[in-house]
Amino acid sequence: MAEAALKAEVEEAQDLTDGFSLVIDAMKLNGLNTIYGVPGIPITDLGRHAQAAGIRVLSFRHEQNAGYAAAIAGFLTKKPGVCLTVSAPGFLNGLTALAHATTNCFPMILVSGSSEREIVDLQQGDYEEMDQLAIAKPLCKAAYRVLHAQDIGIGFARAIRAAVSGRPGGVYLDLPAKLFAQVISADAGAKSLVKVIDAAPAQIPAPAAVKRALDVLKAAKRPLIILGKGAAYAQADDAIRALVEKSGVPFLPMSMAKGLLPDTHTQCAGAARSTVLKDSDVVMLVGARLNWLLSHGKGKAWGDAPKKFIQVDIEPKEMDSNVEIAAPVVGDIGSCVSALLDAMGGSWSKAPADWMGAVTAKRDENVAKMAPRLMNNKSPMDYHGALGALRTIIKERPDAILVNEGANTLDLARGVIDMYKPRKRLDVGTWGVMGVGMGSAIAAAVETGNPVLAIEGDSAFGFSGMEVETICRYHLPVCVVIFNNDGIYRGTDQNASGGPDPAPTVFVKGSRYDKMMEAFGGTGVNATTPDELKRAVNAAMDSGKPTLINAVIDPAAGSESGRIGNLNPQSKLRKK
Ligand SMILES: Cc1ncc(C[n+]2csc(CCOP(=O)(O)OP(=O)(O)O)c2C)c(N)n1
Ligand SMILES: [Mg+2]
Repeated sequence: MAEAALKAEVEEAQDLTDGFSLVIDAMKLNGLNTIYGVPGIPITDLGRHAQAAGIRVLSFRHEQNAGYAAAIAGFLTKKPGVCLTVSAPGFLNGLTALAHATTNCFPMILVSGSSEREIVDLQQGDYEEMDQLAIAKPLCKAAYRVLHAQDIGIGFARAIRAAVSGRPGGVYLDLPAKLFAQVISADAGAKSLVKVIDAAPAQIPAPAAVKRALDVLKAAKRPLIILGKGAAYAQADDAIRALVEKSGVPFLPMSMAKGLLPDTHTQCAGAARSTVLKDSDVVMLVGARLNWLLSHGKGKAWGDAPKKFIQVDIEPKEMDSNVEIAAPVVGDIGSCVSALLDAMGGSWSKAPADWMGAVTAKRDENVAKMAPRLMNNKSPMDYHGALGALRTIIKERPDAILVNEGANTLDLARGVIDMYKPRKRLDVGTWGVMGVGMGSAIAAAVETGNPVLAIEGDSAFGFSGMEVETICRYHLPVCVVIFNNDGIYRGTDQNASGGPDPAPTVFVKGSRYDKMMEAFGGTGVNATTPDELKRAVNAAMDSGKPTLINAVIDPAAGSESGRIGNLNPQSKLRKK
């Protein structure tokens, strides 16, 4: 009798499905095959079941790092990266990354478990009580909550579409604890799933807008193309290269657009940035916004020469955000660039040769000025000596992915290290946020399988440093190099009060970050010269073994806030 009852139960279960399974089925149906997260109530079993069902589940030590991983996975793949967290505190830890993804236009879905709605809404003090949906809303592109198992399919479809269509961004999906255990018939469950067709439909620019843009470009004497990370995201690499080459216009890559065309390309104006910003008369922005990173398109950096802007962007609201846009071209970057190329036809005359010549001359002059500094062999190292060694490594390994954060460590590496292929440079993005390092490195290794070199300021690394255990646990081919200058910007500040506390920007002197990696079975190296550094990085890249190199940098070598010290408020009353 007991056996018969059990058999009936098993048979019944075969005809049923639950919230856990439907979440997993909805993800798999839509090609979401990786979860970055931290387990706990109510999503522990979701992670287990997802792993059992063939989804790769990467468990982190802190949700913020899992979130940054999901965000950069979105940038690399054009599919939303998925971050999974527990309620209230776990959700909040992931929320910073969701806001970061939205600001940077990376598609990402933050999936968080949440507590009992009835108790949360009456504020009766539930376990991890928080109205997560309301809190997420202003910080992301869209936010949804699913209350019934039969709506899980639609919930995921809405989240995916919102994340990747138009200008991509972060989406919050709230899944209350009760949902996971809800049971419905397997048949109804299967029917409720939604495969999102054409999640990011092409947005074709109007022919008149394309013509207007080309008329402006044709009349230019000193044109410039600025490539932003939107252009890198578009994966329209061949068309973008063709546009640049056909036009003969010098191009300036924004940080994460470096490598879209090689930094060594004859038309690259990266090393002549201030000249091209000042002297250009027509500027074509491709997936780049005129935000603070481009001094809002006005002021000293842009000089006195009158300018006309052409802007290619998927978001119409981006036009005229800071200055007048003479020729807006609204559509997805791939469609816009193809339309521009088509309309240029077969007899487009290249930009004036004297302008390209002037840009090249300035670039060569700046590169030559920098060259000897990159070859210095000082110990302790300065930034240029250490970066000179790493620059050669990326040249020899152009498929490696470079992750970079810090202040001096970021700004100088961006300038010194040439990139050769698209989407190989991942950094702090629009906010200049510290803490993206290990999450980005992990996602880059997981999503691409390529070796990763993370160049980290010692402060920057500290924000996500515990994830070196994650790197070791999953045996990821990540080599972390810490530019250890004993602090934030510099390690030399003094406490002005004369008291025993160190200055706020200073860390423990002579720290050995390499020992952190050894604690988890990875390789740790202490490097005091560029040669040692180069040898250790090459060994790590060859072996693919998790490695952390403590690169000893002169504590006096950096400058306040790297290259953006001008943004520090200065009181007339106090002098530094
Ligand atoms: C989340 C966050 N907190 C604080 C900051 C402010 N900040 C900017 S750069 C930086 C660290 C710079 O030091 P380090 O990473 O050691 O680079 P260095 O200049 O010393 O090479 C900090 C804390 C930030 N950008 N983001
Ligand atoms: Mg530092």
